[in-house]
Amino acid sequence: MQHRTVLMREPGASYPEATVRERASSPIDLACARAQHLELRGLLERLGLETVVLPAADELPDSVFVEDPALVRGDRAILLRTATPARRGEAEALAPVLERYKRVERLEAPACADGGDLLDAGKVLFAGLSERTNRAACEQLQELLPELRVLPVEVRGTGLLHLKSGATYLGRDTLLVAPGRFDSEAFRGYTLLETAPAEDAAANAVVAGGAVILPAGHPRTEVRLRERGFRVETADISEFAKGDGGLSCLCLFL
Ligand code: CIR
Repeated sequence: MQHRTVLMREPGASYPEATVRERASSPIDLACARAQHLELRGLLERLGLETVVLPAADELPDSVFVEDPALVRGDRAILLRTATPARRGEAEALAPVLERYKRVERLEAPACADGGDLLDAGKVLFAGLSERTNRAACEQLQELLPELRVLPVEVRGTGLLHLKSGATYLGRDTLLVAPGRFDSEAFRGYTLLETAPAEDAAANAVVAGGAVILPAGHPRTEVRLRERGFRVETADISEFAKGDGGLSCLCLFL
């Protein structure tokens, strides 16, 4: 689970027009988004990661969310097929970069998936069934990754955009989850650590450089993690939450 290189992409001038289910009460502040992105990058570097930061792609408003167009595992990168018309083009825009590091493969129609639904938990790849990710994707991923068990988890009806909006793998067979969102059987065999009440958004975290990075503003979940021996760092990502994104969406670990 410890990665050394993380791919990011600067938010572009079009980021305020990102795809959202509902407009936030205040508009996205692009200057603040850029500052928050830089802060996150600095934190990852302080934690010992090498960051590869791609220039903004203004024609792709959601392209700052680099987690979604690809699944990276070992020496392979699988380019995913988005179900979101405005996000078509993001996967191929990443292809030349990923080819420098990985063997690149592609999901084929009718499969659709976003990386935000693909939760790599060691021996198991939990795959959220959502508005973005379908069963055909689970089947193709199972064929491409026979060393893993691909287990579908229902996300529709949870109110979450993606599976990883409500679950993070912390290592050692432990998942950080937002309570009451998923079928209680979904993660059988794993230890579940629940976010504190009213802090569901803390369930989208990043594990890197020996720390768990939580979105800022979830103090009681922070305490829960510290009490269990995790090193916790925080990052303010308010301007990315307005674009329906979380912390993990901003990082693609290579
Ligand atoms: C979208 O709706 O696709 C973007 N505005 C947000 C994507 C967030 N990505 C993620 O949760 N992995």
